[in-house]
Amino acid sequence: HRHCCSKLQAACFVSQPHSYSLINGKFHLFFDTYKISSSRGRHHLSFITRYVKEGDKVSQFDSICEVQSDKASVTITSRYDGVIRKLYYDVDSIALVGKPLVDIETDGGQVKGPQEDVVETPAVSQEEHTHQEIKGLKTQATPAVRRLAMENNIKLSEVVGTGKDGRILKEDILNFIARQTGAILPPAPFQEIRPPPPAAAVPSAPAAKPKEKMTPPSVPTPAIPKPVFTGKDHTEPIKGFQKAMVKTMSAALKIPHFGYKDEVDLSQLVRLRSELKGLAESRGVKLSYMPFFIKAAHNIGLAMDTSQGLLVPNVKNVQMLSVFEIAVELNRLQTLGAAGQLGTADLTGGTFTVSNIGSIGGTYAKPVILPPEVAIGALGKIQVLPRFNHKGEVVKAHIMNVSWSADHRIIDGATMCRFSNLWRSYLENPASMVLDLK
Ligand code: CO6
Repeated sequence: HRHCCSKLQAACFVSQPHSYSLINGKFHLFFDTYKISSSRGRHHLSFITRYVKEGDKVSQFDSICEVQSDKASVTITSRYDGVIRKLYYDVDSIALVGKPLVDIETDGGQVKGPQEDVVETPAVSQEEHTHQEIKGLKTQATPAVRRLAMENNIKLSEVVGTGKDGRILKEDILNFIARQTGAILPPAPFQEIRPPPPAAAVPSAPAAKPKEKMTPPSVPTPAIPKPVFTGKDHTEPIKGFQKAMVKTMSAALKIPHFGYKDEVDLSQLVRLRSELKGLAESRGVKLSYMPFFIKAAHNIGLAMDTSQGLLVPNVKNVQMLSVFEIAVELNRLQTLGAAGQLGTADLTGGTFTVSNIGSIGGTYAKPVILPPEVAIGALGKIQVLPRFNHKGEVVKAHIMNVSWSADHRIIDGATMCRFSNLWRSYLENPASMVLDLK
């Protein structure tokens, strides 16, 4: 099991009162300097966004800036009411571990003497990840976060904390409110150059009525910015998540991979999901096929195409969750992924990964294991294809291909094959899953 735990090194951000002074002989002020530190050898972090400028007034919990390590991005929030006196880094510069990040000037009434206060998730040891568990009923949150929850009539037991040991952060409460009210968190700004749609996908107007509109007028047409081609090459530094991808995938290729591929007949699951989809929607949750794919396996990471690139958050303790609860968790991870807010807790502790490449397209793949995990499955798109039923008749079937890669140092072909058969049998006979559901 040790092989399954994550070695991910999380950066931790600590703050320490910096200095005291007397202004106009009246107020004690102190400068609160956020210092960046990492207990596991990470030496620099990208400073990616700043939400304040020098001279700005900030209140407790206001976002100050976002810092990104190889694997996680963290929003640093103020723990005091005060004024931003100095920001040490520009956007996109590299913040150095152990050096100050920001100075906040606060009123003297808050002076308590030097102390160290952990703001974000500290580094978690390999062993701790091995035994990482959702803490269930026990909730951890600061008094201010509890007050925020109380003011919004939110039970803390219903919020999944993304802080250290499942601690509930202010962002978790805000995300919870956003989900309840249907508000959409702003995705990180990015511009994608999309290829033109294939000719077959473009609805062609009949020749006799060339001016007739094919799209319903109620559908708003998004303004797609035209890409500008300068004709010049330029060099892009590889940093943040991309840098992590270079490292992780180079390490991954040291693993002797073997591949195993099969097809799964999802016809019954397609029917079942269409029956349950509306019900889940009436409870405010999107139910795709992924919760079934995840439930049929175990404690699972999932490859996610996010605005920041490929990330692999994971759904923890799948064995204790219903399909609906997995869908809720998946919706939460997708919202955080789209907003570039996936935290260390969500990105570490997975055992193996499923990668639903079929939601974009494609049938087969050769997926690369994410170390220190031991296997990964790439899922192709569900296609309607002719197959024989048990009477030898040709029937319409919903077929999906799965391509597994496993670490041949730990798993042999027969083991992978038996696992795949069991996973496939759950999905081909979804009713059989009900027997084992908790
Ligand atoms: N076939 C057909 N239709 C699909 C499939 C497949 N496999 N998967 C999803 N869908 C449908 C899905 O049911 C939704 O339809 P409706 O519910 O009827 O509206 C729709 O497509 C959109 O699904 P969505 O993507 O929103 O949700 P889903 O839960 O299926 O997937 C996700 C969530 C986070 C996995 C996905 O959004 C995503 O990011 N996919 C890309 C993952 C990726 O980039 N993998 C590549 C990693 S690198 O492994 C790698 C080596 C290579 C292969």
